[in-house]
Amino acid sequence: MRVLILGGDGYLGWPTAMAFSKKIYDVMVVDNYLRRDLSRKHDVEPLWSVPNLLERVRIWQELAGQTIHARIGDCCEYPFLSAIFKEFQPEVVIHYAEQPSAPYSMLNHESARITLNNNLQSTLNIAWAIHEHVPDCHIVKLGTMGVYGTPNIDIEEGWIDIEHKGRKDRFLFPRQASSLYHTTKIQDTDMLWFYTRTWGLRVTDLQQGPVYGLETNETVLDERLGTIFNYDELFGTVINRFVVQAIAGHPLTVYGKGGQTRGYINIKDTIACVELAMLNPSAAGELNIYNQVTETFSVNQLAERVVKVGNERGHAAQIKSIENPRVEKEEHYYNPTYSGLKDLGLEPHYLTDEVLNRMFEVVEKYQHDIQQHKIFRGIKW
Ligand code: USQ
Repeated sequence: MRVLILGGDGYLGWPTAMAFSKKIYDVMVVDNYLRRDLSRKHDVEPLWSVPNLLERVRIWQELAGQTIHARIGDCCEYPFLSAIFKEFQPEVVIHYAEQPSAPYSMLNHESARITLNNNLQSTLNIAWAIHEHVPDCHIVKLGTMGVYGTPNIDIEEGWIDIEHKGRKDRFLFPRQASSLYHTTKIQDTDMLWFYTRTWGLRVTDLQQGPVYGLETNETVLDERLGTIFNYDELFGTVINRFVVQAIAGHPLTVYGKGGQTRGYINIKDTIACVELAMLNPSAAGELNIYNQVTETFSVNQLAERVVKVGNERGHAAQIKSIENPRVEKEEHYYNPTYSGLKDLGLEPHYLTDEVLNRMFEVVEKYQHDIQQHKIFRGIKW
């Protein structure tokens, strides 16, 4: 299968590319280094540096004997993206090519503009390139659980049946995001749903929770194949951040009351879910939505888990609740459905002490490279 991975240099994109290449899919990665550029610009580079994408592809070729095609460029530029679809004729496109940070999207007008333009323009261009060159190509788009917000009712997998004044219909589940980034994910779902109805596109939207972890079966083959690992407030996700904080002797930054509950997923399961989505394509004119999480935790529960493992490993880890820089509910009902991907065959890797211990082990090797000033700067909503 010819698989086009947009955003193939990112935290999830590169590990996905290697995993799929190993399975003998014909993989092409595309990236414009947006995340690297923003990290540099805002002084929040990852914990370890990784070779550029073309170099990564060469290292992979040497070690695994597999070719991953790579193109450097911007998915927002239609002539560039359109030519790639025309040349490569993908059967599936994995769309990771979005600005992924909620805090970044709330930093200032410039960051809001970049987030909105990048996320919507790239999605629009994908829809058009498929319509023009490969109408049968399946889009697997990475969405986010944050699109649903924290409603006081159970969260369904994307759709809800509504009975109103004696008549029934099926609609996208109500969405109410709590950052501009999350809002762009609602908007791109809506855009793809429109083109799905209008042009008969095949789309799968994966509403993913915060991802944690730093290793996959392929990143461990060689240090130079590691993924980009951010621990800062802009691009780091909460579990990854807490592990780094525990090692750095920085009190764990629990925002507000810490009752914020989310669905979480191990990076290994992200790759498995994307592959399952790819192997079970939506029909023409169909938008399938899966909630891509494997278990739920409150921030307090996560902090306690990390502190326990950190203390056992000799780190003086402790929790310090700080005023919440975000506008979000700190105590709320949260009951999402997430059975679809398990029904397709997902075997989850849960957040066990063993998994946390392994994360500590890896980060401890880079302990002296952790920069305290990157951990918290208080980007306010
Ligand atoms: N949090 C803290 N302390 C921290 C960092 C975060 O208490 O130091 C809290 C946040 O307030 C939030 C929760 O932990 O309630 C998760 O925060 P996060 O920074 O890990 O996740 P978020 O900003 O929501 O975004 C991340 C990814 C994004 C993805 C999203 C999935 O960056 O790309 O879409 O997780 S979800 O949250 O389900 O929408």
